[in-house]
Amino acid sequence: MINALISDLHLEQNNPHIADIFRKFLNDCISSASALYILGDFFEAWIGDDDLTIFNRMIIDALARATQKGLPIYVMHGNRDFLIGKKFLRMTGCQLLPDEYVTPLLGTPTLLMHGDTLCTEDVAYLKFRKKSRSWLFKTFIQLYSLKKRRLIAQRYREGSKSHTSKTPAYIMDVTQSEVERVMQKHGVLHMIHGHTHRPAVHQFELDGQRATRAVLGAWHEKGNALICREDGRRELITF
Ligand SMILES: [Mn+2]
Repeated sequence: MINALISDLHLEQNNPHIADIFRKFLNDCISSASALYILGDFFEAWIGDDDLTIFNRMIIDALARATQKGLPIYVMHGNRDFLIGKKFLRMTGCQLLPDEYVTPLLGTPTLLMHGDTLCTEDVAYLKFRKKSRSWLFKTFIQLYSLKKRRLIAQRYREGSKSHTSKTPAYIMDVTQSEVERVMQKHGVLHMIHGHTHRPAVHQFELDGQRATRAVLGAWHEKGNALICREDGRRELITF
């Protein structure tokens, strides 16, 4: 039995190649995985469940087919697709996970997160996050037309690009003390997240025990996944 975890696909119409890789990967999961976890930033931008473009429908249909065939798919919000809502879940059969979620993951309790909240040095982003995740913001933003929301998302992405390029690398990475704090809070020794686009499996000591933090890679030209096996082996793969 295996579980597959992915994040940061940044799926978008302008990059059909990545969508193709994802659909092939999804077919492999249907035949060989017992669960698929998508830990945020599945879409480059998700402006609301009513944005049913041909591209979005194609992705929704692929997910729906997979869940209908019996593959459980769990999704978590990323900083780009936190407007994924109930309608999307209904259409796809995916299940939404909270921002911090401990899963037994084939016998090894593991904390799953998108990872953006681990970057505590990025104060400007965390401020924006707090505002944009409020119930009020989410409600008001969805009152705008799709056209207006598309413009807002475009502006946000440009702002994010310039912010990322101007911010030193250590600020854009996770803060180790925050990693340890949140792991201790949940009483786990293993964590998996995405967001930073720095795929690796880090090992460190936590309360005198061996702890791991696996970071999922972004799908730039290739696909990336963490494959977890029942014997505890965890392997990052590209395809
Ligand atoms: Mn992200």
